[in-house]
Amino acid sequence: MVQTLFGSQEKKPGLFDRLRNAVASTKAQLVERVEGIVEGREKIDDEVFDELEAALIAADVGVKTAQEILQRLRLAVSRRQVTEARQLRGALEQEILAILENPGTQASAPKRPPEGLPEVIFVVGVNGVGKTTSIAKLAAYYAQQGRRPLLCAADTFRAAAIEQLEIWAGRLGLEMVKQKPGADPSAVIYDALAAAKKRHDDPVIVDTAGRLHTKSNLMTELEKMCRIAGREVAGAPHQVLLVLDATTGQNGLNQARQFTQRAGARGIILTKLDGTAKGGVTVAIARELGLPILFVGIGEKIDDLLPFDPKEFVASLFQSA
Ligand SMILES: Nc1nc2c(ncn2[C@@H]2O[C@H](COP(=O)(O)OP(=O)(O)O)[C@@H](O)[C@H]2O)c(=O)[nH]1
Ligand SMILES: [Mg+2]
Repeated sequence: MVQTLFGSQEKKPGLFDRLRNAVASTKAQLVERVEGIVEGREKIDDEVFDELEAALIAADVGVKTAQEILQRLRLAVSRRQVTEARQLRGALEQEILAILENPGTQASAPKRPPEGLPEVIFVVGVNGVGKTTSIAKLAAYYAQQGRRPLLCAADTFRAAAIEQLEIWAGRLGLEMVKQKPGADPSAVIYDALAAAKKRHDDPVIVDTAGRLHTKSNLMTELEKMCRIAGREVAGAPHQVLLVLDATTGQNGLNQARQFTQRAGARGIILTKLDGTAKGGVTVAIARELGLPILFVGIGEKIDDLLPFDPKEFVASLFQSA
């Protein structure tokens, strides 16, 4: 069973294997390197700790989080909970799991829409991280659960962005609300919510421009979009998902802070996990952003989106094949 945005559901067979394939490079970079450090080591000395820290940082766990983890490992050794170097592998696994399972203060349960009204999901993030692709995958995921997603093309900056979403909507047989390129994104949202209320679509998934997080006028616009949505459907947006590209590592974290503060992001979709050896960024996201990872992207195909489950993720890295 996995926890998703909307409670538990049964996993299809094969998902774990797909996750395991996607994290193979991260496993080599992180876990196999850790094994190389601890196996056959006589004593646990500073050198072991230094090498472990370097391995964590190389896998993009982040300096701060790596240091915290090391501190806890040292503590375990000084308390004699860990007495042999090879036990450090298991101890590290436990520390990583604990961080992923308790992402901390920013995390909050998604809000629920009032009975009979659509759930409104905003998808935000900088250009190229995989927002539009993830929206298509999410829509397919919800459609599979028997819901009727409506897509909203509120990235009106580029005509190509609207077309890209439209192609996905066509392939998936889903409705999409759009206006002309250059239109006010809030107006598109207004239209989409009116349509969804009338047609009983749910959820409404809103694509947004890959606005540069440093341009505060664009952040202001995102805030306006939130306000308009909230006026049309109580509590909207009920979920703001921030899309981060796993291959951008620590840079992604800085972007994310802006989106968390200004746009109220409350959950992460981590894309392109399949294309990186630095999947340790998951740990940095949980620890340093305090946001839960809700989904991971493991490819470009429509079903290459998996609900993120910390236990399964850690198992996919640490379990022997
Ligand atoms: N390998 C891989 N590629 C992805 C994933 N998600 C998105 N992409 C690719 O990333 C590129 C940018 O995606 P797009 O959705 O247009 O990004 P946007 O600008 O944020 O909307 C496209 O070529 C996608 O196919 C993923 O999980 N894995
Ligand atoms: Mg896009």
